[in-house]
Amino acid sequence: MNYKEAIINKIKKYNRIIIHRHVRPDPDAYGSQVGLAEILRSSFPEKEVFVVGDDDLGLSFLATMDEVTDDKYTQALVIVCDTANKARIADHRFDTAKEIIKIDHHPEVDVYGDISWIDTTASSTSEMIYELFKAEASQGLNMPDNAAKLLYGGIIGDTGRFLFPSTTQKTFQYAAELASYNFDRSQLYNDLYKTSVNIARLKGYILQHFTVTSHGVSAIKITKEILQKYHLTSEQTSSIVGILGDIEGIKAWVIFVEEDDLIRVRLRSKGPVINEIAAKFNGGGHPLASGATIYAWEDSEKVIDELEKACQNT
Ligand SMILES: [Mn+2]
Repeated sequence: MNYKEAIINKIKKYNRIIIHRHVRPDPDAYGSQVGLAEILRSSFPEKEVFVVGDDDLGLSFLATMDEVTDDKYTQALVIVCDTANKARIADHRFDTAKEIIKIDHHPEVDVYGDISWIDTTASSTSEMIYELFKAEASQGLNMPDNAAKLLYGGIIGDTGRFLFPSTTQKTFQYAAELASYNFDRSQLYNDLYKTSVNIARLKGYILQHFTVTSHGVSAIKITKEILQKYHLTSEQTSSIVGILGDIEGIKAWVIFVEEDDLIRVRLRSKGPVINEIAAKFNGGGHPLASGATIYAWEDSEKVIDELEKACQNT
């Protein structure tokens, strides 16, 4: 199946398109969702195109979401970007649309969508949206500058500014092409990578207190008390997960963040596969970057044990 052609054909058939992405959005979720929306708005001005989901105040410089009433869904095409499992789709009304398209670069968790285009070799869903644009440009697609900025932001977000192994020659090529559009790259970097004083202080705490086991595992537990001390919410800590990545001797690490009724588990690795571990603890993700959820601190030791085993065998 030529997914890109099939997706554009489907888009052309609908007057109303509602684009979703995952909860707790990151730059790639926003970039792919709103980047696609901007391409479609510019290319097909007669169509209604909406973006929905929870707003993330930290990313509001990228975009804000639309209000969509329930009745709009019945005759709509929904496109879900960057979301492997149904439970993580922001705004569950996606299920009430006439047809659904899934576009994603995560390993498949839930099979959904009348068309499901999954490319786990893509660095980001934003990269896939650019590829869709390139392949189907002759169908009358335009790339407004703001869409290029959003897709570029999504790519640098998911690749850690071209650092992670998911970065390919194609990623650089597409990024170079996107950089030819008219947007302020320096401003985008400033917006994406600004650090609040509270986060900077928490990073200091982590760097002072981390330990490493003989197999190269590091674990950090951020309790509610620590969050309170640094005046942070769990959500605000999502950007710090990479912090231990360049420390000598660490092969894989986990940061636990306590919330009201659960403990968020953020897993990262320099080699050992960790998404299988995440899957054992109500989560999933990429081989080297995953997330999970536990409900008691006792279970944190089980996660650490699994990481130990993975690192021992690598
Ligand atoms: Mn992504």
